[in-house]
Amino acid sequence: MSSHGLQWYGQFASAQAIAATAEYGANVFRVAMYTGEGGYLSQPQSMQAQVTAAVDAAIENDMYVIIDWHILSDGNPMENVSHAESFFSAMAQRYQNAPAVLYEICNEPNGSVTWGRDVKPYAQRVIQAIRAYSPRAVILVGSPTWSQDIHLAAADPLEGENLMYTLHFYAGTHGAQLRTRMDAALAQGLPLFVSEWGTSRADGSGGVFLEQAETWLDFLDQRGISWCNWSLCDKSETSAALRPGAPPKGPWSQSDLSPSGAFVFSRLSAAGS
Ligand code: IDC
Repeated sequence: MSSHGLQWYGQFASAQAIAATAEYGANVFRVAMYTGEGGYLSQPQSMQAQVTAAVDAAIENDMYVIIDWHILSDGNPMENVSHAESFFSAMAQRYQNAPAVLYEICNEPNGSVTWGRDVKPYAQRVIQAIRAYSPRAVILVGSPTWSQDIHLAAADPLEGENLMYTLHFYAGTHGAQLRTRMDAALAQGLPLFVSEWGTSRADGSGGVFLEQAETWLDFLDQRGISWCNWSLCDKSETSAALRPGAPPKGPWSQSDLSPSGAFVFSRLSAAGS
């Protein structure tokens, strides 16, 4: 499961909320720390404290946990590369002995950004910062067009071990074409991780597109590809797993779950049993 933006819905990334998510069968929690939109770049200390609290809670619950540098309105990761280096360096130092921690270094590059000029050199710098403390941790790398251009990464991959590439999809917007692209990248040997997907359209609303979501999850299961669903919060939008007013700490009853949450949590329970 993925959190929503910690600066807005941090109450749904508390130790209790994470434990409740684990109870539903989730074995990975993604901590989405926006950089812009009032996130880390405006309040680095409090955001970092929220991140480490959530990471510690996920580890406590025997989950994997993804530390997500959630670029979005700031579409070119190079814009804030030095902030990313110091943030990830601190995280890798703190979690150097914690194999459960994965580092997602750029949520969704977008706008006039290229793989070769922007994302790849950014990744090289941030990977180096992480590797200084954590030589083997799994690092997840995004790609242009909101982490859909994995073909560009497949054609010109990074050097190094334990690197994976993220692919993001929204069931109401993306379908067979993107799955074909995934199969092509897998055939080229590119390791993939779906660190964010939603049952909605790409704007977070519309639908809910559960049939399309089922096709997607079956496709991922057949290929052994991990995923995190966007998002654990009670915002009034299709992609939110909880209905408005659901208790932030859980546990959640069936009536607290949105149609999206009911679908996603039933898939988690099925996978965990
Ligand atoms: C959306 C949230 C929405 C918020 C918006 C802007 O669901 O509440 O107002 O961001 O911050 C992504 C992004 C993710 C988006 C999501 C849905 O990673 O931050 O969340 N989405 O639009 N990529 C594709 C879709």
